[in-house]
Amino acid sequence: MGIPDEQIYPYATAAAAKTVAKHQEPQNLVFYSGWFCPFAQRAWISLEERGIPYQYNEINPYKKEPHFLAINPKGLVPAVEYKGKALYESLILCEFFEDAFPNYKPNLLPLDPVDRALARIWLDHITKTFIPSIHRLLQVQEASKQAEALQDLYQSIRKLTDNIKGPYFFGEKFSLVDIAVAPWIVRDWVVEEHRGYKRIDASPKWKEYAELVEKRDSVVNTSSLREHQIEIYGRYLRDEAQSEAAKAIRAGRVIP
Ligand SMILES: N[C@@H](CCC(=O)N[C@@H](CS)C(=O)NCC(=O)O)C(=O)O
Repeated sequence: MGIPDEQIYPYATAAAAKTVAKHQEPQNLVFYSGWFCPFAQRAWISLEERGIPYQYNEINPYKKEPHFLAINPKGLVPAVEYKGKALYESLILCEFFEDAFPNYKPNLLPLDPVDRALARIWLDHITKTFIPSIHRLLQVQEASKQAEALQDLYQSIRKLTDNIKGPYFFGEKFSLVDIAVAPWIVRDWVVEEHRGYKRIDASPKWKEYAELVEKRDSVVNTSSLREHQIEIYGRYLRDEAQSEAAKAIRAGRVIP
C-alpha cells in the first residue's frame, strides 16, 4: 500500500506545462522532476535560465519505483542522468550545471572567488534556517509553536534580506542564491493564507524582492496552478504528510 502523498496531480499545469512540452526530445541530460516540488524547481529554473538542452521526465517520487531508485537511491526529485551517470540533490545539480555546461550563459554563480564563497554561505543559510523554519511553520500544530516558527522564519529572511544588494541578491545579475529561495517565494501564499505570514512583516525589502523574483520568466515558466498544490499542502498543514522532509521535520531531524 502506498502513502497518501502518492495521490498527487500527475502533470505540470499552466506555464510549466508549456515548458514541459518543449522539452520532450531525447537529450544528453535527462531531468527527473516533480512539477510540485520546490527543490526540483530550483534545478529547473537553472536549466531554463541558461538554456541548457534537457529532456523533462515527470516522476512521482512517493511511489519509489525501482527505475527511479536506481537513479536516486534516496528516491527524491530532482535527479538527472547525464552521459549514463546519475546525480541528485537540488543545489548540487545547480552547481553541476555550471561546471558541466560552462558555455551556456549566464553563469548563476559569480565568477569572483570571494563572491562565489559568499553565494555558498547564503545557500547554506537558506538550507539550514529558511527551509527548516518554513517547513516547521507548515507542519507544527500548536499556536505557540507556529508563532515560534514564524518568528524564526522572519529572522532567517531578515538576515538574508540585509545582504541583498538589489534588485537581486548580487545586484543586477540573477544568481543561484535567488534561485534557492524562489520556489518558496512562489509557494508562500500557503503560509500567508494558513499561518499568518506576511512578506511585509519579514521586511519591506523582502516584499519588494519577492515580488520581483516571482515574476522572473524562468520562475513563472516552471510554476503550476495553485489549485493542484493545495491538496499536497493540506497534508502538511494538518501534519499528515509522509514525505521524507515531513518526517524529518516532525522528528526534529535535518531535511534529507
Ligand atoms: N535535499 C533534497 C530534497 C528533495 C526532496 O525532498 N524532494 C521531495 C519532493 S519536493 C521528494 O522527492 N520527496 C519524496 C519523498 O519524500 O518520499 C534536494 O535538495 O534535492
